[in-house]
Amino acid sequence: MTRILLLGGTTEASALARALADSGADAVFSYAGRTKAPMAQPLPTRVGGFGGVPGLVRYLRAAGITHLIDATHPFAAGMSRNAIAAAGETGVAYCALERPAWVAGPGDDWHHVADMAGAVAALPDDPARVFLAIGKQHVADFAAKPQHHYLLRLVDAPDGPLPLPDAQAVIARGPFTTDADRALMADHRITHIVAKNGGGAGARAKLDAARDLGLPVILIDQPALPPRRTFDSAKDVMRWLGHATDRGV
Ligand code: 3Y8
Ligand code: NAP
Repeated sequence: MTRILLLGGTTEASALARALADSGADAVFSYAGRTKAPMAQPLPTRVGGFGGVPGLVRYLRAAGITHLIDATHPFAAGMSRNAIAAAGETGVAYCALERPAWVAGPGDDWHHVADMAGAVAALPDDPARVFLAIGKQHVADFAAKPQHHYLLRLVDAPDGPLPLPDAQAVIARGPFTTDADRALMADHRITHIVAKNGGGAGARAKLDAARDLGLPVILIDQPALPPRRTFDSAKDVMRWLGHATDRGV
C-alpha cells in the first residue's frame, strides 16, 4: 500500500501535489510553518517541523509512509539532509524533486558567491540601493554594510523593526512577473540585486528584470547536498511512484 509524504514549499511541490491529488494517491503534504498563511494544497496537510531526524523517523513509522518525496527549496538544506538520513534509517523509498540552478545567458551580469557572507562581501563600499530578494531569515547578515539602502521583499509583514538602518519592505508572495519586478526595481532606483540561485520559475522574474535594466545580480550558490535520487519533473516522480504502485509496494 503506497502512502506518500511530500515535503513542500515550492512551486514544483504544489504542481506535484496537484498531480498526486488528481491520481487519488494516498499522500500528505508538509509545510515547515514558516509563513503565517501558506497556500492551501489539494492534499491533507501537516504544518511544522518533525523534530530533527529522530522526529521524522518517528513520523514516517507512525504514519506508515512508504515513499518520502523531498520537493523543498534548494536552500532548505537542513530539511533535505534530514530527509535523506531518515529515509536511510527507515528504508522508506526516497526521491527529491530538484530544480536546476539558473545559468546566465546573454546580457546577464551575474556575480556568483558561495554563501550569504560572500553576498555581503560582494556589495560595493560606496552607498548603493540594493534589492535584497532573499526573504527574511538572513537579512540581519547585511547589517555589516549599513551604508546601503535596502529594498526587502517579505512574505509576511515584519513583526518588529527591520535589522537594517536604511531599509524598506514590500510584502508579497511569489511567483513574480518580470514586468512587475522591472517596475519595482525602477521605482526604487535599485542598483544591485542579491538573490539565491533557487532555480525554478517562481523567482526567476527579478533576474530577467535585472538584465532588462542592465543591473548586476549577486547570486548565491545552492548549498551542497549528499548524493540522492532526484527527478526534475512531477511527471518523472509520478512515473517512479507508478512503478512502485504497479509492483504493489
Ligand atoms: C513557507 C509557502 C507555491 C510555492 C511558491 C519557488 C517560488 C514563490 C520565490 C523574491 C524571492 C524566497 C522565499 C521565495 C519564493 C515561491 C514559492 C518561493 C523567495 C512560500 C511558502 C513558504 C515560504 C518560505 C519562504 C522563506 C524564504 C523563501 C520568500 C506559502 C511563499 C526569498 C526564497 O518569512 C519567512 O521566514 C520566509 C522564509 C523560507 C527564504 C528566507 O530565508 O526568508 N520562502 N515561501 C513554506 C513552509 O512553511 O514550509 O506561504 O504559501 C513558497 C514560495 N516561495 O506553492 O507556489 O518555488 O521558489 N520564497 C528565495 O528564492 O530566495 C522570494 O522575493 O524574489
Ligand atoms: P531548512 O532550513 O532546511 O529546515 C529547517 C527546519 O525546518 C527543518 O529541519 C525542519 O524542522 C523544518 N522544515 C523545513 N521544511 C519543512 C517542511 N516542508 N515540512 C516540515 N518541516 C520542515 O528549511 P527552510 O529553508 O527554512 O525552508 C522552510 C520551508 O520553506 C520549506 O518548505 C522550503 O521548501 C520552503 N522554502 C524555502 C526557501 C529558502 O530560501 N530556504 C525558499 C522557498 C521555499 P525539524 O528539524 O524540526 O523537522
